[in-house]
Amino acid sequence: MCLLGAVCFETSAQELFTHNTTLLVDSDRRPQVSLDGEWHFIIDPYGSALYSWDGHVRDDSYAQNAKPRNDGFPVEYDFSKSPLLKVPGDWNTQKASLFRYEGPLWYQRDFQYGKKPGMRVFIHVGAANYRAVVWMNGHRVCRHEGGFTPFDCEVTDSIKDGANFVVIAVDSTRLADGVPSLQTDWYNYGGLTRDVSLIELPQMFVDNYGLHLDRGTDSEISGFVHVVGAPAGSAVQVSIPEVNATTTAYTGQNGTAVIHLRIQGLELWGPGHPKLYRVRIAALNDELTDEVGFRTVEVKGAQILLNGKPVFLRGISMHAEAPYRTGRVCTDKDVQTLFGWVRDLHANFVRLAHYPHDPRMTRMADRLGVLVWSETPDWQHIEFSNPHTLKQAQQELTEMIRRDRNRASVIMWSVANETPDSLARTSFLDQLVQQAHSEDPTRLVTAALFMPPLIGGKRIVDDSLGAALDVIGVNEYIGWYQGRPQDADTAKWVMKLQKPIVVSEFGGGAKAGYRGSSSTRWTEESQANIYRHQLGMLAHMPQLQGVSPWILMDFRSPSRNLPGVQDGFNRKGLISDQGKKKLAFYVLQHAYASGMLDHGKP
Ligand code: GCB
Repeated sequence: MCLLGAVCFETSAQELFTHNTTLLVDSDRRPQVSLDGEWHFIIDPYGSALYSWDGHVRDDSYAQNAKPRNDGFPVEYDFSKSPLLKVPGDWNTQKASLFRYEGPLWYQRDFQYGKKPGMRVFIHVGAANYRAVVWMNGHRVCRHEGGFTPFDCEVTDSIKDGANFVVIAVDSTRLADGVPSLQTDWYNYGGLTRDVSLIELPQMFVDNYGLHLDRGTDSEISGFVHVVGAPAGSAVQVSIPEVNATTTAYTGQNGTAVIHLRIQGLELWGPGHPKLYRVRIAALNDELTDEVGFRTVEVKGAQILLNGKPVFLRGISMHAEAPYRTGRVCTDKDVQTLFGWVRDLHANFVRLAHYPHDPRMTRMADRLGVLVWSETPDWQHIEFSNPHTLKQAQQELTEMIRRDRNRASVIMWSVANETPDSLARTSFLDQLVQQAHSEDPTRLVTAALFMPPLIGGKRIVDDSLGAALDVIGVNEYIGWYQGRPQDADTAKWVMKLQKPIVVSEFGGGAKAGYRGSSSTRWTEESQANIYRHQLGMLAHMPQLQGVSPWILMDFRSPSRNLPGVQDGFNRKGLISDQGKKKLAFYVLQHAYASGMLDHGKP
């Protein structure tokens, strides 16, 4: 794709932008050298430093970090005199001049490094929205597309003992064939929005592993460990010291060792008992540790079973919008604040919409015993007939699963949100569902579907994607986008498939502090009224196994421009962006605390 010759990309329809990346599982638990902090930046609004006229990424400009001199060709930039941005962090909320900036921006920093003989070194980027190209000391080491998933690039040959510099160009241009596509109802925060670090590994190392409790048991743990470069027959040891359990398995031809452990008396992970075990994995000269919870999740008829027992998901949807300061969530404090509110609500479930969130979120959910729906950015109208878009979506799905496959809190992968039912859409998403099932057979696969139309007085949930899903997510806005709040009282729902239903969105907007009648739009009372009618309906909805209303906190969205009310924010939050709880928060809190939806399930 090429916009006005300025922003062109070297990918053909067949080729993905992502190159030379790997993805290290458990990277946040490995010893690392942090590159967080202040980086110099230069904006490149016409993309002329990043892309050549034919659309290829250039290596000859800012990537070289040249210094102005008095001889030769003039150097017309100087990182050392350029302003600073904090990493992690989106650029939009750090500098007023960058607030609306979408396009390429160059980051640079110097650092000292002590090279260790025999070790391989990777640069880990937690997320760069939306495309990134990484150079170490002027050598291009990798490129990545996808704004919400991590990547690692090997820099062993380009990093030096002593002084180094790293340059990362991040391009936040929205792309028609991207995932997500051109339009979203959230702010396109650009930049190095998550942690950046260097990770040192031996020549052969564990890049991926998965351990889970087998369904139908409370003692059988299965999984795999993959060791890059390991000759067949290499020993892999997995141990859980707290219960004196150790097993040794051996890699096959492809570097994968199959793991099985039996542990009597294992304490199962779940809400109310978020037990995590320290797990140690050792293979050849590599060793890593993680904290892992063991639980099963499955579907039986229209029920969701957690550790074999029905569970009701008292949830809330969330964007990765930072409380109080806006921008992307990227600190422990952001995560603590958000989860503090989740606990206040008496929720046991969060829908992390509409893209994978910072890994701190799923770590925190693991520690607190909060169940998680994790989603890819296949939002509404992406290019379902475009094979390139499918490949990109598949890549982002793989990266999401791989990063969080050992987080007990994550019980569901969502492959999409509100996609129009068509042959092309269903074929596209069916492939993602199949992929999710094959890459992770231990979890449920879902998608948030559009509200069904009213036919003969009934809402018939019959989306053609439903057949492939384990759990059917339904977004509905009775009382906000559709009809009046009280229409919920008489709504009749018909579920075509005998599968669990989660109402993955409902709600309405309110400006915190705007008080008045419940029939006046945008008052806190009107939002609370929508919630009351909704909850009455949901208490009787057939097959309902959970809800995640829209949404915990107000968030920035460029298309929400009602002066004095929205001012650039989607106001459907139960809490304002400044942390003020609205009346509807308490309505939902009461419903969750009283168990009105659960019908006796935990
Ligand atoms: C939806 C979308 C969500 C929007 C929300 C809204 O159905 O899934 O991304 O933000 O509605 O507020 O309109």
